[in-house]
Order: sequence, then C-alpha cells, then structure tokens
Amino acid sequence: MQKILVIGACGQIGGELTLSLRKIYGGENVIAADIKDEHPMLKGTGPYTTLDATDAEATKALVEKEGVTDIYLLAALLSATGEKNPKLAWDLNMSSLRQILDLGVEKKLKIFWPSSIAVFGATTPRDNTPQKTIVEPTTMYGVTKYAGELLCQYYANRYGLDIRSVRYPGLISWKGEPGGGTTDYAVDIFYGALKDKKYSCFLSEDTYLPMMYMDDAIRATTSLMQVPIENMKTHMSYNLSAISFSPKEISEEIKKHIPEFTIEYTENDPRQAIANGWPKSIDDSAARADWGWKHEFDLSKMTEVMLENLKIKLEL
Ligand code: AKB
Repeated sequence: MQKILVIGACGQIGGELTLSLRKIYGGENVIAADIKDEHPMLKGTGPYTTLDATDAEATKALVEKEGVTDIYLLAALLSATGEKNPKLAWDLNMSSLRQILDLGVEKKLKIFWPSSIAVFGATTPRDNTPQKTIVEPTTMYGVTKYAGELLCQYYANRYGLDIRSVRYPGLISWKGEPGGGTTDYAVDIFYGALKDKKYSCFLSEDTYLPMMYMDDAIRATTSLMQVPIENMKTHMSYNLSAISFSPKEISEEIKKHIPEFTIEYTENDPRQAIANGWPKSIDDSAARADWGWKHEFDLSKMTEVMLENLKIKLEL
C-alpha cells in the first residue's frame, strides 16, 4: 500500500495534485504538508500537517511515523519571486530537494520533483525546444531547476533512486492561485476579464510561451509516477507540452465569450526579460513515446472551462 506525502500542498500545483492523489489512493493515504495554513480546498479531504520543506529532521520523523513510501516535493520559489530574493530561492529550492533525495535513498522512497521550462535560456532554440539542447538558465529559479535535474540524475545513477520529473510549462487553473511566476498573467487575465472586463498585461502582446491547463499537468504527474521505471529513458526531467499562445491570442479567445473585454500592455516589467529567454514552444516527443503522455486541453477548451468555473467561484 502506498503512503504519499505532498510537500508544498498549498501551492498552485500542490492543492490540485493532493486532491487528485486522494481520489486515486484514498484520502487517508495522502498526507498534505506545507509551511502555510491548510488551503480551504483541502479541508476535510485528508490529513494535513505543517512542515518546513528544508527541515530534514522533521521530514524524516514524519516519514518514519507515517510509513511514507512516495514523496511529491513541490515547495519552491518561482521565477519572478526568485529574482526578488535569489539567495532565498537557491536555499529553499536546493536544500529541500537535497534533503528529500538523501531521505529517498535512506528509506527507498519513490519521489516526484518538478522542473520547469525555466531551465532554458536565451541560447536555447526557442521553437519546438528539444528534450536535449543547450541549457543556460538566466534566472535563479532556472539555475536551481537545472542544478536540481542534474542532482536527481546523479542520485538515480549513483544510488538507484526512483526519482521522476517533468519540465512544467506555465500552468493555468481556476482552483488555486498562481505563485509568483512569469506565466501568471495567463491566469490573472481571466480574473480581469470576468471582474472588470479589462486586463493590463505585464508581457507584450506577441510574447509566446508554452502553457498547460492544470488538469493535464496533474494527469501527466500522476501517470508518470505509475509508469514502469524501465520505460523511462532519461533521469533528467521530461519536456512536457500542450498549448503555446501569446497574450494577444488568449485575449482574442476570451473576447469570443466576453466581446467587451479589452487588454492593454504595460512596459518595462522585469518579467518580460525572463519571458524573452524562455522557449515559445516545446518538443515533448520523448514523454509521448516513453510513457504515453498526451494533452487534452487546447486554447479554446481551456478558455471555456476557465471562464465557466471562475464565474461560479467569483459568484458573478
Ligand atoms: C514561472 O513562471 O516561474 C513558472 C514556471 C514556468 O515554472 N510558472
């Protein structure tokens, strides 16, 4: 029987991932942990505990007490917040990963840890970015993600650790709140459209970035963790792709539902420089071939679902 621990369970991915894991493995078998108070969406669905992701002793004690077999480590500072405090981004992102990898070896755990398209930089080919290519990240977040990928690969090769990972694109969801990333505009724009019929975008109209609806990201994560280890041809993180669009394109899609919606563009936001160094689209053929990954949500389906559900959530 699997006993799962989700660290960072109150973040944008953590909340929905915990709920999905509880559906698959049973509420009692999935322990949600975060340094923050329990997110309202998790209340009453299973066990919750407060945990600092960098506290190796507390994590080990929890794993021993609960007989944990699998850990999903999601605690991290993202690209935009990471640039405001690069030292904290390095400390949090790397020390949490390192302690989980060591614990994983000691207790023979199965681990999921997310990487990101932020590993790529300005020297990477930006269209259909390959799985294996030039990788020179320019943000501290990207540096920690690439260093983390190498560390995961090292632990897999050296100690036989079962560690699995994907490079998430920007994630879009109506349930949780985005957590300080460069792709956050693609969530905020729906709130602006529904509440004010307008949105002021911090990226320019033609900034294409790889994106994905959260349900696809969660399905990718849970299915990667179920795949036989022999199927995995890399211990680096898998490229993962669904949709690629610009602010102009998503605003036109929203206008199909809210014709009076308008968008304007602010200049000189530091997140523009980050976005300029990231891919426009991603080649995820390795994930599709090795473990059957396939996305379900395109731009129009995602826009429809976002507007429909946010309208209810915001009581509009
Ligand atoms: C960010 O924008 O920092 C994140 C990411 C792409 O990893 N959403």
